[in-house]
Amino acid sequence: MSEDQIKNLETEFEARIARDEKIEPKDWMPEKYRQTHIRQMSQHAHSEIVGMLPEANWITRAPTLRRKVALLAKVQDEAGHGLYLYSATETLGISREEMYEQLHTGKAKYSSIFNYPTVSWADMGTVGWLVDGAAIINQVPLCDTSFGPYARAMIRVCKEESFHQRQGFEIMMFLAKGTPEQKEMAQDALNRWWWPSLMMLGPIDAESTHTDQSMKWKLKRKTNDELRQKFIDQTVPQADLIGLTIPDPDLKWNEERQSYDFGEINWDEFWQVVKGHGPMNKERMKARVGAWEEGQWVRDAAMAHAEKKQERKQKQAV
Ligand code: FAQ
Repeated sequence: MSEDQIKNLETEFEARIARDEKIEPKDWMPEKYRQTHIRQMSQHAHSEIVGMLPEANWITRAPTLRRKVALLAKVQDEAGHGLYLYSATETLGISREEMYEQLHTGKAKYSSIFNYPTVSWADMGTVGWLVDGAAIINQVPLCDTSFGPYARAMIRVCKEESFHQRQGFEIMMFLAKGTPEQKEMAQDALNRWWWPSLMMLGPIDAESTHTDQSMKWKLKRKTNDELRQKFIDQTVPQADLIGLTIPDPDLKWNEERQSYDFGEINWDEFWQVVKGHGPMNKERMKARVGAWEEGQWVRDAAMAHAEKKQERKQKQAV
């Protein structure tokens, strides 16, 4: 293809983005658009799958049958989200095996938030309330992202995340109005999960490598800082409502901005966790790599069965 032809394709592509048209897998797209989508979407898929682990830890210890059923359903939903997202990413020409490889070798990231331990039942409340809450804030704008398969996957994901957020908030509400010990457990969970939840939305805009380009391509519809502010403004009144205290002495309503001012985030901690030095990084990877290796016989059996079926079909045809 000549340089002029490529320029024309690029101009047409930019015009389609400007018109808010969806880009579909078979459409021409710049290689960088394809690569940055593979990066973000596969990392999103990995986050959903790794994100099952902190909650799976509590399925056998849920305090009532109702809580157990809800938690089980939620964890299954996360598996489904991972699968939609892996499938959507495959439409960009990368195989599932390659994506797993990237996760297992540390080449691809997954969300920092899942490298923290879930040490009490109240953590199931905070994961739903804060982690899914932040995920919704981040993902609702993604329903409007420019790549068709990603945008469509996000619509269903967001509906399910909304149930997740409510089940988490309900756990917190219940604990916060329970015995002093229960309330203390809820407050302790909020104290541990608040700051990592703010970090989960990514580095500040000034230090975000991808935001500028991703906003131009309408992959991202809001910047990391915009999402973080929205999350804080939405969540603080919810904490007030159930009588819990956000662990930030600098948190203050700003009348002029009609938003909360908040304290300094420990970005050093964030980057340590992203680089693999968080409290649970090694354990999470061990679990994922172990599941992949232990599942080899299932994949082999499925392949052998498919081959046998194919052979039988061919024999019948002759
Ligand atoms: N953790 O330039 P930016 C969920 C990396 S799903 C680790 O700002 P970008 C559901 C980033 O990759 C949660 N790494 O990056 C659930 C980049 O490194 P790279 C996941 C992070 O992509 C709930 C570098 O830092 N959600 O929770 C993080 O423009 C409960 C520079 O950053 C999604 O993935 C982080 N937190 O913005 C499941 C949503 N933040 O790749 C189970 C889709 C940044 O160059 C239980 N993703 N980095 O090596 C996004 O919206 C974006 O990718 C951001 C980051 C906003 C996460």
